[in-house]
Amino acid sequence: MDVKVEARVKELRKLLQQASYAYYVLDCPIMEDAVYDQLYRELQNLENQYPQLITSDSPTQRVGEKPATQFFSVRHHVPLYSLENAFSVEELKAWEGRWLRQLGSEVEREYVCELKIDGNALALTYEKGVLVRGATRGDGIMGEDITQNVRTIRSIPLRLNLEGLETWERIEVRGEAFLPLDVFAQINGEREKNGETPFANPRNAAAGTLRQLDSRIVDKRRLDFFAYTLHIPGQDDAMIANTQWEALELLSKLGFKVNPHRRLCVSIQEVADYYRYWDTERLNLAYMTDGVVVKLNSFKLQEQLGFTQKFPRWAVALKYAAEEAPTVVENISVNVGRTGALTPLAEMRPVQLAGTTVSRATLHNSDRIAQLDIRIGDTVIVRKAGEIIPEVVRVLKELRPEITTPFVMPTHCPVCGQPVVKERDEAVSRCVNISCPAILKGAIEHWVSRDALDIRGVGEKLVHQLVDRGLVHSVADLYELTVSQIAGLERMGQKSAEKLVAAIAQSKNQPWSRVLYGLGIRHVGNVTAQILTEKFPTVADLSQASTAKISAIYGIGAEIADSIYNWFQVDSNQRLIARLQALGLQLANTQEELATNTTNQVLSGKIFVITGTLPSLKRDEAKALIQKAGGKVTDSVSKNTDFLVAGSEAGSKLKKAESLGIKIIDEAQLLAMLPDRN
Ligand code: 1X8
Repeated sequence: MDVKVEARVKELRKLLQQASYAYYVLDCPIMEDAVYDQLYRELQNLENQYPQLITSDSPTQRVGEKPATQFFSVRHHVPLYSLENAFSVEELKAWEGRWLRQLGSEVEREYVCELKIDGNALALTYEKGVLVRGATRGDGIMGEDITQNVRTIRSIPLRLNLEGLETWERIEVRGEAFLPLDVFAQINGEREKNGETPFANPRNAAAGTLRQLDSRIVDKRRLDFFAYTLHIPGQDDAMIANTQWEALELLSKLGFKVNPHRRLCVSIQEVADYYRYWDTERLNLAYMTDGVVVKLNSFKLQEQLGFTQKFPRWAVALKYAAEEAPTVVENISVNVGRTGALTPLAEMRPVQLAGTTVSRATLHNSDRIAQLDIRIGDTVIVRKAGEIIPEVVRVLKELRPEITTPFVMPTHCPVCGQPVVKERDEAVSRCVNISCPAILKGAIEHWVSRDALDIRGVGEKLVHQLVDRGLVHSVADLYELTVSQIAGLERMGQKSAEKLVAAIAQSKNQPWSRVLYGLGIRHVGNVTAQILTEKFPTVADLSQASTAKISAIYGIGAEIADSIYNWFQVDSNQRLIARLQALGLQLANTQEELATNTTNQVLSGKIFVITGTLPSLKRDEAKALIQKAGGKVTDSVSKNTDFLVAGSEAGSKLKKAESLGIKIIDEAQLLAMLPDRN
């Protein structure tokens, strides 16, 4: 082939890439549309003629021709945390007080304030500067691989400008994908015209778009993206930059769109001013924001503060007040959930709130009802904040009709009629009848839900029919349903019944972590279930574990451990496990899962020093365990040490580690960091 062709292809790509960057990232076009189109077609023609010249980062390769059939779950290289919320300057000051107490009041106070974009977080992976993966946040540990869709976002570079940073083999970039308000309005206009339900808000519209299987549709929706952090997996952020401010400038240099409305503040007063300024100014932006994100600027201080179980201690999301609106309570009903908890609900005259129609709000429990003194006929203020279920904030007593009666929580379950139980120090009333249909229905709905066994086609109505007709008495019964049993139900034909039986059978392949989550053990959410199944690869391991062993795991507290332990002590639960096992559900990790667990080399690159006498391990044993997990053990404490494992009678090494601010752990904490020993 002609070397000239190759050179021309390269040149075209460079020109197009520069023009696209100027247009989509800098918002400052440098090329006429007609010229761009002409160069684009020339490149397309050459690539058609010489397909061997096509590269994945070519501007012609943004939109895939073949729709995906499904999205795959992927584990994030670096977990995505959520942020602690604050709703007022007072709460912001309390946050400052907390971190100052931890670090000492003499440290520098330098904050980076950024707008909080109301969109969908994305994790982008670049290898050797080329975009190789784009994933949704998911639960922060696992997300969905939506690379094909991410590639269509023009402000996301397919290749980074790595000039001088070529040694960075893999980079993780985080940011927010969002739909500009004008595009949102246009999409909803079209949906209404076509008789489709409009999206409730731009965030939902963006989420729905990102999950489209056909990237050609995503391409038409014109999503946009602001980058806000980058990481190198396995390395400290200090490798990248010294401060968040520098990191943002670096992201910009790499080719990302970084929100221009950031500010460096040196006092909490300045942060408060920024927050107040943007409360009104944000209404003039072309995209939705729901608050400001405040981060400690210094990465060194960030590292010293570290993380709680859920959040970084060095950042806070300072949110704007949620929307509130008045409406009238038409009825108060009581819902029985899968845990048997009775939840009172206010049924209200429908009202528009934060872009959605609200007609029900939770009243939480009897304490809350007593506190509000809410009655049927009352005018109330309801509030909706983001994802949170709407709630009643207060009752406008001055508008109360003359004759009303206070609401009393029922003493008997509204579903099965059995007496309810209210523990003395709990606010919740519970139905404790294990065969209460409401509890069973809730348990089945949870079992089939998306993060659990993900059985599509089993909705609320079907679950009700299955339980009410006595076809299902436990989740295990689902697996013995026959086509003819299902085909006899309302709105079910032979075809859909066959599909459903197949979908139920298919769910037997779902991994052990989903099964564990599906069991609905109190306090075991999907993230906890994932952590647990990494440490307890089989159901037998978990069911035989003591509460001490369970709570020794990082991130699992005593309450969770008790709940799990108690669950496995119940005979009927043990019988359920045995039945699920006999039916062929996954109650253990497969070899493949064991191999991909992050737990294998969890300590890779970390440097340990061991001192003092450990309660159960000999020094050499501890050393071997650390090394097996990829860590290094050295003899003396230095600023490079990551962890000091301290036993009893630890002496000078402990003092030195303390003075250097090195993390000090005990044997139990060390064991909790390690993969299970099998
Ligand atoms: C979420 C968001 C962050 C930022 C902006 N918008 C968001 N929705 C930012 O840092 N500029 S950070 C963040 C998170 O860490 N969960």
